[in-house]
Amino acid sequence: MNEHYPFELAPLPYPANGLEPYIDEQTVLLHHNAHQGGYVKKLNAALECAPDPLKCLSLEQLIVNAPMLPLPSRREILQNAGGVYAHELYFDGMTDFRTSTLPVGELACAIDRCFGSYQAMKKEITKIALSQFGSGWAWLVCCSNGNLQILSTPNQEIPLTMGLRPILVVDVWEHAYYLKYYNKRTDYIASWWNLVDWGFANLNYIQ
Ligand code: MN3
Repeated sequence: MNEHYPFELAPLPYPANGLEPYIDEQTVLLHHNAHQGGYVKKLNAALECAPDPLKCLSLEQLIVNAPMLPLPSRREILQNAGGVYAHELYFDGMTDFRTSTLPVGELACAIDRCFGSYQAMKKEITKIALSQFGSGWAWLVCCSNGNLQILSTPNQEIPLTMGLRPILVVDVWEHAYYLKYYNKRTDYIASWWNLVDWGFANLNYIQ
């Protein structure tokens, strides 16, 4: 996969039906191909007419540097690079090979230290995910001192621009759940917890 322009749609790390029964195959296919794929296309289109140095930047570098770009390049690049980045983390953060439904490794220790317990963290992310008004994301992020924090962002805003390192994310745009759960975001979030790849999240934290 290209680290810079032209970006490619990252393949799913599992078959499209691998998240059943929690997230249905049709939702995964649409979400990955049409939504994530759409951001990849629009990001490449925005970069095609952007200054050459931008074409060498990675997704993360684009997100961190885009706030300094002139409009409308800035909006186009930031929104679409954000869309690609968040969806890659979201899909990679779930697994069809469910060995542990609890955090593991150093991340497990950090969760206990920062939130008191896994249950307390789970409750907080669920609350933040449910209270995000309209489209957006609920994140578990790491601050520069190694402490964890929970926050939500609207649309395709990425905590990297606030100096925070994303560890795990749940998509709360309606397209992530509407086909199966209709308007019941609560049920979708409850299901998502069964899919979290804690090994992947721990690797993110250690890095
Ligand atoms: Mn989405």
